[in-house]
Amino acid sequence: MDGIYSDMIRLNQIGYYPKATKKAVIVESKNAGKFSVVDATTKEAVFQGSLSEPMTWELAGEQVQVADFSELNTEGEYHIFVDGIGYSYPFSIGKKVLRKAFLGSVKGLYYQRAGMALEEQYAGKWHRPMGHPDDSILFHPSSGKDTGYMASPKGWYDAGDYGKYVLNASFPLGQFFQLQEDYPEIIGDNELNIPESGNGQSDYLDELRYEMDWVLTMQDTDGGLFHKLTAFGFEDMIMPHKSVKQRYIIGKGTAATLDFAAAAAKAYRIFLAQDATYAQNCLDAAKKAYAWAISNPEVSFVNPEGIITGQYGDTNFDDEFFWAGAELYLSTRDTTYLDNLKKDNLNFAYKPGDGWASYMRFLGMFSLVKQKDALPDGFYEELKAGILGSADALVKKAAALDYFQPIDDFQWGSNSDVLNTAMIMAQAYQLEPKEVYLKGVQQAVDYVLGNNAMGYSYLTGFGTKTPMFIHHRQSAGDAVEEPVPGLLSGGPNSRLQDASSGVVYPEDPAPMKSWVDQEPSFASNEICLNWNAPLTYILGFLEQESH
Ligand code: 9MR
Repeated sequence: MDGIYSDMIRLNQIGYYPKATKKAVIVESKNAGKFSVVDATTKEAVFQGSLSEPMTWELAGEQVQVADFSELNTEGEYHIFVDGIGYSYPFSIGKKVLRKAFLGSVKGLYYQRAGMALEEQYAGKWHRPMGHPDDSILFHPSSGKDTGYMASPKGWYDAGDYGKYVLNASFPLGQFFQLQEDYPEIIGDNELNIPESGNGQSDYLDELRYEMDWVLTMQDTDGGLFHKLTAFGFEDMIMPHKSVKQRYIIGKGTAATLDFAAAAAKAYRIFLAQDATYAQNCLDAAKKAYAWAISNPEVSFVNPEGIITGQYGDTNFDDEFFWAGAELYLSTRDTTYLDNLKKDNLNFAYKPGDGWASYMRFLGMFSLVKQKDALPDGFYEELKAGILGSADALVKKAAALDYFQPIDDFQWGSNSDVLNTAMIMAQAYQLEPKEVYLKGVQQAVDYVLGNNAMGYSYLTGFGTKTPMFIHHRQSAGDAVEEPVPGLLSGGPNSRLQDASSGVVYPEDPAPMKSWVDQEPSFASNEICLNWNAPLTYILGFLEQESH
C-alpha cells in the first residue's frame, strides 16, 4: 500500500477519454478473479469485470493480471478496486481529460527559460531570480574563433543542466512546430500564464519563439552553427542565479547546422502569419546554414579536451540533410532542395534510441507527407505507405509487449522513445484514421502517465505518484518541496550509467524497472527538452483527436 492507495494497481493516473481502451495492470495479484471500478465519492461499483489470467512480463519483471474496463465510458472520477489489494489511485474518464497535462508540459518550457527572472505571478512558488544572461560568452577555440565574445541570450536550459545545445534546441523545436502545423489553433492567447500572455498572440508561439530567438544567435557569419553554449563542466545542484561559471561558445558542425536549418525553415511557415519579417529572417538563416552544410558536409563534433558537458556528438548526417532539405523545400518550393533529398532507401522502421541523432528522418517525412501537392509523382504514396507500415509494426509490437507500449530496449530517455513511436502512430492516424493508431498513441501515454512497471506518472506534478527528486538543478537548489512541474523524467534506462555516481539501484533491476526517483540519477531521472517535446506533441494530438 502507498498511503490509502495500492501501488500494485498500475494505470494512467490522470485519466482516459470516454472511447479509449482502458486497461489497468494488477501486479502480485495472487490470481485474483474480479475487479471493479468504483465511483470516487460514493465508492459504489459502477463496473465489474474479470481479470485476465496471470502472466509473467520479462521486461517489467512482474507477474501481472490485466483489468480491461474499456466498456466504461461514463464521465466521472473513479478508482479501481481489487479484493485483497485495495483501491488504485484516482483517475478520471472524460473529454479533454489531458488538457491540463498538455498545457503543463508546455509551461514546463517556461520554467526552463534562461536569461530572465521567473516572476511569482507566472511561476508561483517556483519563482526565481534571473540566471545566465549570456550577454558576453567567450569563444572557445573549437568554435573557430581565437578570441572575443558574443551575446547569446534567451533560450531554454536543455535539461537538468544549464547548457544550451543547438542540436537539442532544433530537434525539440521541430516537434513543437509540427504540432502547431498540424493543429494551428492548439493553444491561444492567455492559456499558459506566461509574461507574453495577453499580447493577442498564441502563448505557444510566444514560448517557442523564446527558444528560436536564442538558437538564431548561434549562427556564425559564414552560416555554420556553433554547437553549444556551456561551461567546461556541469554546475553543482544550484539555482540558475548562483551558477556563475564562465560559459563558452563551443564547436561548430554539420549536425547542429542542419538541424538548425530544418527548424528555422519550418519556423518560417510557423511565424509567417504573425510576423513576416521574423519569419523571413528565419528562412534566410536556414538557407545560409544549409549552404554551409553543403560545403562542410562531414564536420562531426566531439568534446574538446577539458569540456565534459553534453556532447550530442552525431556522426551520421544523412537524416539531418533529409530533414533540412525537406523543410527548406516546403518553405521555398525551390526544387534544388528536393533534388538533393536522398529519397532512396528511406528507413521507416523505428528502433529504440532513435532520438536526437536519428529521428530527423521522421520529422522530414511527417512534414513532406502533409504537402501532397508539392511532391513529385509517387513520393507521397511512398511516404504514406512507409509511415503506415511503420505504425502497423509498432501497433503489433505494443500488443505483444509489457504495458502495451512498443519499446523492448530501455535506453537513456526511454520515455521519449515510447512517445516518439507514438508520434509515428499519430502521423499514421492523420493519414488514415484507423482506431488502432489512436489507441496505440493512447496506450503509450497511459504508460508514461502511470501504467508502467514503476507505478509512477513520469510527468512532474501530474498524477498521484510522480517524481519528487528529478535530476534538475533548480528543483534541487530551491527551497520548494515539489519539483518544478510539467517536466518529463527520462525513464527506465537499463544501461545504468550513473550507478557509480551515488545512485542506488535495486540489484539487477528488470529493464522497465531501471529507474529511481533519486536526484543524482542523471541517467534515469533527468528531464530534457527533447523528452517534453514528443510528450507535448502527443498530448496535444490526443486532445484534438480523442473522444
Ligand atoms: O539524451 C542524451 C543521451 O542519448 C546520451 O546517451 C547522454 C550521454 O551523452 O546524453 C543525453 O543528453 C544529455 C546531454 O548530454 C546534456 N544535457 C542533459 C541531457 C539529458 O540527460
